[in-house]
Amino acid sequence: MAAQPDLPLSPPAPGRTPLGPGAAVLHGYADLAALLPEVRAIAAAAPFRHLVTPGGHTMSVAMTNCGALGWVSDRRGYRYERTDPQTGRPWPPMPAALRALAEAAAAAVGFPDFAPDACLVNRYVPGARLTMHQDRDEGDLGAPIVSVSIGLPAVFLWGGLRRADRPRRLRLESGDVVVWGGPSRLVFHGVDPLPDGDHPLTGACRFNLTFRRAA
Ligand code: MD3
Ligand code: FE
Repeated sequence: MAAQPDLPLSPPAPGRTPLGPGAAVLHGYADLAALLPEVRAIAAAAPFRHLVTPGGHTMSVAMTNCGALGWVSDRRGYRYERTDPQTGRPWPPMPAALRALAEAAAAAVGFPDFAPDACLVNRYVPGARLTMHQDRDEGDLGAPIVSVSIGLPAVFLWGGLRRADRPRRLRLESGDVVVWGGPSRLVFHGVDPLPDGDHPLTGACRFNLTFRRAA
């Protein structure tokens, strides 16, 4: 088969850890050297910012988006918007290479029709965390979410369909791509406070990209 230079997959074929029906980690699937400049370009057009929750808390994770739709939160609630409320402009387009990576990962786990229209980009510095939540603001809950981790490792909390279900802990490493679909799509999940560290590509920082079908 011919090489596909536009698809930022790192050889050799990655290992995978099945997580449950419709969910798996593809270890070392993403070519980080190719992804990081894309993240920097997105952030140059739509700066990272700390969103406020409807309850009035400022999130410790900084966020931005690319794609036709972007996830936002403020005192009025959570929702997807076509324009960045901070700049008044449309979100920067989803780079083709990022979209191709997300679609290939989804197909590898059994979702060949995934067509993401939103990518939420999270930035963690040491101490930043994400409390347990469900992602259910998307219009198509039948589509999976594909996540790509870059930089410092984090402990991902992977719960059940009820908030009170005790979560499993899963270390997400730089280059890991995780697909969450089917019955795993609505599980409660979170991220422990990021430990200190110094990553060769990102310094004291972790980025996570989540590709979604929001419309
Ligand atoms: C499981 N982000 O942005 S990615 C989020 O590492 C979010 O930044 C985390 O949770 C992060 O909403 C986790 C992995 C992830 C993303 C979405 C999921 C796991 C998921 C949706 C359903 C089930
Ligand atoms: Fe989430």
